[in-house]
Amino acid sequence: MVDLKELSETIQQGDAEGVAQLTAQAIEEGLSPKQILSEGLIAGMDVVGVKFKEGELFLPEVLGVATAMHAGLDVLKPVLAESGEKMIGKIVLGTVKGDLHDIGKNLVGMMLEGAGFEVNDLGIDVPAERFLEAAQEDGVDIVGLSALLSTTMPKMRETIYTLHEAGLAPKIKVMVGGAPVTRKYAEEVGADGYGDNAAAAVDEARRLIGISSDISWRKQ
Ligand code: B1M
Repeated sequence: MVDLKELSETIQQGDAEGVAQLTAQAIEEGLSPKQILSEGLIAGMDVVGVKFKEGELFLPEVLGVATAMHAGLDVLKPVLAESGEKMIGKIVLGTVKGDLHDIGKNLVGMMLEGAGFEVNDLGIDVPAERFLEAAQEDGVDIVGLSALLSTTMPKMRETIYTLHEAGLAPKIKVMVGGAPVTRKYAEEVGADGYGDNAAAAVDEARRLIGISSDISWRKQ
C-alpha cells in the first residue's frame, strides 16, 4: 500500500521518477485524486515552499522539486479531469510585452500548479490584449504578470488598465512579480497582489481567492 507521506518526501527530494511511480501506484490502489494531491504532492511542495522562503533551499533544488511535482501532476491530471474534481482556482500567467525572461515566471507557475491551481501560461512577451483574451475565458480567478526589466514594468500598469477597462475588475484579481517589482510598485499600478518569490506568490494567490495558507484545495 502506498504511503502518501513517502510520496511527499519523494517530492521534497526532487525524485521525478519516484514521484511518477508512487502517484501511479496510489491511483491503481484506488486512492482519490484529492487525497493524493493534498496529502502527497501538495504536502511535499508545502514543505519545500517554506524551506525556500526561509533560505534553507535554493533555486536549483526548487527547480528539481518543481520538475518532480510536474511528473506527479502529469500522472494525476487525466484522473483529476475524469473525476470532475476542480483545482482550487485558475490563473492566467505570463511575462509582459517586451520582456523575454521566463525562469522565475515558470517557477511561479509550477509552484502554483503544485498548490492546486490550474495555470494557463501564456509565455513571454505577452501583450495586454492577449492577457485580456485569456482572462475572459471561463473560470479565471487571477491574472499573474511577471516583469524583469525596469523598461517593461510599465506594461503591468497598461495590462491592468486594459483588464479594468474591459470590466474584469474586481471579479478577476491581478498579481504581479519579478525581480525589480516591489509591493509599493504593485500598489501604484493597481495590482491586487504581489509575490516577492514563488512561494510568496502561492500564498498571495491563495489569499486572493480567499483561501488561508492551510490546504483547502477545492472551491466550495
Ligand atoms: Co536579463 N536582465 N536581460 N536575461 N537577466 C536581468 C533581469 C538584469 C537585472 C541583469 C543585470 O543587468 N544585472 C537586467 C535588468 C535590469 C533592469 O532593467 N532592472 C537584465 C537585462 C538588462 C537584460 C537585457 C536587456 C540584456 C541585453 O540584451 N542588453 C536582455 C533583455 C531581453 C528582453 O527581455 N527583452 C536580457 C536577456 C536575458 C537572457 C535572455 C539572456 C536571460 C533570460 C533567459 C530566460 O529567462 N529564459 C537573462 C537572465 C537569465 C537574467 C538574470 C541573470 C537572471 C534572471 C532570472 O532568471 N533569475 C537577471 C539578473 C538577476 O535577476 N540577477 C537579468 C532567477 C529567477 C528565479 O528569479 O526571475 O526574479 P526571478 O523570479 C523570482 C521572483 O522575481 C518572483 O518569483 C521568482 C522565483 O522566486 N517572480 C514572481 C517572478 N515573476 C513573478 C510573478 C509573480 C510573482 C512572483 O506573480 C505573477
